[in-house]
Amino acid sequence: MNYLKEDAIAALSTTAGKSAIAVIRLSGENSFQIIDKIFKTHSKPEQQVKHGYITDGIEKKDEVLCTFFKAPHTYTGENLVEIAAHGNPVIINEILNLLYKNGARPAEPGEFTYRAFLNGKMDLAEAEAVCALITSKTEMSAKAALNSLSGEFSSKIKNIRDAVTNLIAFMEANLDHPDEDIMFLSHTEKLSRLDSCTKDVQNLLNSHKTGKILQHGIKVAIIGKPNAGKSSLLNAILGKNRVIVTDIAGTTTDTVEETIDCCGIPLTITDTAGIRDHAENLIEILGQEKTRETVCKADILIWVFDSASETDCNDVKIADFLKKSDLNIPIICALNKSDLPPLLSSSLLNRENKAEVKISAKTGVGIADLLDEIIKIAGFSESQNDYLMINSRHFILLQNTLESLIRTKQAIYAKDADEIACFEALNAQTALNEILGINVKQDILDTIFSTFCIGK
Ligand SMILES: Nc1nc2c(ncn2[C@@H]2O[C@H](COP(=O)(O)OP(=O)(O)O)[C@@H](O)[C@H]2O)c(=O)[nH]1
Ligand SMILES: [Mg+2]
Repeated sequence: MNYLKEDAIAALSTTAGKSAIAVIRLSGENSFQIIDKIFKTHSKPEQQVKHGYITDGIEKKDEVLCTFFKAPHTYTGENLVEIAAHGNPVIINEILNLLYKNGARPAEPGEFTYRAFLNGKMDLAEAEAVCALITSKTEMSAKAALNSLSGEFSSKIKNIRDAVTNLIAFMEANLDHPDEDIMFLSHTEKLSRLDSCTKDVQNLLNSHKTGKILQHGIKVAIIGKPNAGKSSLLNAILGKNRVIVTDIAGTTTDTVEETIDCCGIPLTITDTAGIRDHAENLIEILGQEKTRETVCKADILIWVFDSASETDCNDVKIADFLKKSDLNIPIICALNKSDLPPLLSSSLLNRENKAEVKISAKTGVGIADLLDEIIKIAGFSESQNDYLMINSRHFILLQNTLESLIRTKQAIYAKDADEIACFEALNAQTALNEILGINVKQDILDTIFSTFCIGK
């Protein structure tokens, strides 16, 4: 990626399309000189927000408000201008082209945040939280991202890193001056400090699952034979008639996906075409193929049974399909139509890794229990008050840290292994620093920032 720090960069920072206001950001040492060439204003020079017109020197292009942020107290750490223009794509293009003609260049994806990172305005974990915050799907996931953005996660990492660094200092002093006991730290003290660091790292690793669920949500696929009530269940969960429901088998031929906010967790639920022994036409065959694809991508399956009828060959077919696919996905058996007299024999249900909930998609009974079961099975921990966005990169580095800390401890126990202990503690320190973006390889930075949108 071509991140040249010297250039002024410009991009639309709000969503493209028609809107009342759109904000264009311009950042770089010479951004005030560039805006000066195309912005005419009568506002007082000392005003931070100035009213005026964008012009190409011949004609006015738009009436705008420009906010001037002087380095270093800006988002990027550089001189920054935010142009609040009218949100019309034609106008936005004209303004951007004028900026490009007058010395700015188009910003690369995530380049504003990348500059903020380079200029020490935020560390890498905080920069990653910007992306997580913007893409958050629920209030709770936004809160978790904001916690990370405001440095809560980073400060936990820094505390562990500082404790490890301190320990390394003692260990190195011991190695360099084995006979002096001024810097001496007893084995017990070293081990107790290591234990405390290990515990902190373990706690962060434990919050990864919760953070992942908050950010990416839980994918749930509803499967079952035709007429079990799958589409009725989706409608009942959504609280609206999203999918057509009839008593004609094979009504749902395609997958239907909807996302809901379930107690703060984004839940993506997919209704599928029923699986049965003899599909009636090509549409149904293709629909069943799509059902199989959806099942493979799901985190949890809801297998809907018609509890008012006996299990039949179609239920057996699904059981076989699940067995053959060898999917390691938790299954919740939803025994639907609980408002009718029960007839279902439960022979098919007696398997491990399955929960059972009685529901009625018609009356709504048991739907809340079903949602609770989904959240429980997904491993979401409500006991954590301070949710944090711990992404896979952080998770791997935290795991490396944990392993290095365990090896440090083993080396401290072993005789004459002080150098190994020191080496392992240094590895832990390196991994923790990498989370914060210290000494991270350029290609890793490129990968992280390239996932950002332009204008971020
Ligand atoms: N009595 C009763 N009927 C239901 C219930 N859920 C679905 N049905 C009926 O069962 C039939 C098939 O429902 P549908 O949702 O289309 O099943 P799908 O083929 O699995 O998607 C329809 O006539 C629904 O009204 C329920 O909980 N109780
Ligand atoms: Mg259906």
